[in-house]
Amino acid sequence: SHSSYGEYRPFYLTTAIAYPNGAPHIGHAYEYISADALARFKRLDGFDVRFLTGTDVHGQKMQQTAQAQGIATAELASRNSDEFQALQERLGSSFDRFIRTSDDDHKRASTEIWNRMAAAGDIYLDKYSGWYDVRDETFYAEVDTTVGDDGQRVAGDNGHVLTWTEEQTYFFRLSAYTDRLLALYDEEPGFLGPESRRNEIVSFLRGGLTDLSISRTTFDWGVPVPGNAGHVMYVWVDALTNYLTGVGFPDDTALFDRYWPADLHVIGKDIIRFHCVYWPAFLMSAGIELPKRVFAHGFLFNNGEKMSKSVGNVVDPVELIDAFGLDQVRYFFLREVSYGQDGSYSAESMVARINADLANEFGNLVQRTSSMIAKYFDGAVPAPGDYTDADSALLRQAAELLPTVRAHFDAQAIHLGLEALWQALAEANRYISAHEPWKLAKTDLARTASVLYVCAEVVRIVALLTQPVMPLSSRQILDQLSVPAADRDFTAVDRRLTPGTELPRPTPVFPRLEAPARD
Ligand code: ME8
Repeated sequence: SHSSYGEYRPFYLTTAIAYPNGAPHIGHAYEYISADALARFKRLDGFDVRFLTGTDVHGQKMQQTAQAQGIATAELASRNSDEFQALQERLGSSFDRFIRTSDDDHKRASTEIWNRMAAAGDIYLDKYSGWYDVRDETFYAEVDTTVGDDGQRVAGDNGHVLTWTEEQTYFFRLSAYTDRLLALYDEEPGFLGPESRRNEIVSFLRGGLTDLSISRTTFDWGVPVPGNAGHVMYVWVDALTNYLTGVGFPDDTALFDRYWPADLHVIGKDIIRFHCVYWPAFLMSAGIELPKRVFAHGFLFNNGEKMSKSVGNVVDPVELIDAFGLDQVRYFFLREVSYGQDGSYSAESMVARINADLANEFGNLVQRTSSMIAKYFDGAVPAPGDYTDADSALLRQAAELLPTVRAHFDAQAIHLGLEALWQALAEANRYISAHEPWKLAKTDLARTASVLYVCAEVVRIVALLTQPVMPLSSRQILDQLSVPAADRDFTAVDRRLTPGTELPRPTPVFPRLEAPARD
């Protein structure tokens, strides 16, 4: 029960919704793991969390992929969305809803936001001619393109081949929002993180905005434009609207009023412009409050090389979990990669960190503490005597972890939160080596009791705070200390282990990995 919180404050966070035109890869898994850790942290910290994720099934690319595979687009979307949902479940993701943009309520939400933007006078019909990147579902102005060696027109920033497109389309009056968007970044410096990303967007805005083509007539796989069924909405209009659908817009006003505006949109760095220029402009036009923050994580590279299906180095996240263990994979990516920056990984770096941080630093502390309690105190939590300065210093460091780690998680500095926890574990390991309780037990059992009690307290507090990142292993460790279920949220940090509590027989939590399991 969370009754001790009194009223829970709402917290709404979302991931990007992936294109299900292929199998999910490790980049998707990374986004889910990180967002899930943030969601779990907030729940344990007393918030009423709503966590939304899902798939973005519309767009020309989906239709082309289905055609190439000779299956119906709806079938491709549903089959691959199932795979993304299964991955989330395999990752232990604690999402509250898995949305697919083919869901009926999402069509209503998209129609509603379109109608509101139209009512505001921001949508008009005109002729579009320009370059379209089907892979990223993005329009390019000619100045932002180049001609490749083979004579094909390609995007200047990523080299994707572009298609010349000429059709009647609806435009959104994006140009009218330049000043209001600049004002947003001026007044709400926390709207986009990390900070370096904000500077990129602000200089983009200073260049001025052109109106955005927001409907297509050359294919029909999308949400129909209200009042003109010959058009489907540009995929990003309906995709971004998923964040509103996920909280009941427009039908369920109670749900919507509870959770909107979103507290945090977690996305990758390649889709910042959509979330930080188009999305706030759409919302301003429709008269809907803006989300409080967008945070862009970096990209993962396999051995320093960018992953792509064509390079053939896409690693199946399920294979990684099978090889290394779920909590190990979650911990590795969240600790190894500075959240917000790019990161790379290899089997070698995974084995090294899992052994050093989990098997050695955390696992050994847990193992030494509980096996000595079993050996010298019949497996019951020993009663501490008076604390020495060293005892008090370590207990104080452990007690300060919650505010420190909370500040890091609230700033999406997950890696720094974990670093603070591992500093406390390192300190506890130095303390145990310095006190040598295995020798002390022969001469001074009362003092041994205090030393092991202090170690058990550090283990307890760290395990409470690793729950968002490693739910299963943290639970095993808390079980090993017989921590009652009601004492596992963050209000329990200040409570203490009860001397005399019977502990189960110790079992190792973090096995040592012998060699790279794969390359
Ligand atoms: O962009 N490393 O879908 P998507 C880390 N449907 N993150 C990565 C990554 C990598 N190597 N590759 C992709 C879309 N991502 C749209 C989103 S939201 C309203 C619509 C991240 O399947 C990427 O940055 O291409 C994005 O946040 C997410 O995976 C889905 O990418």
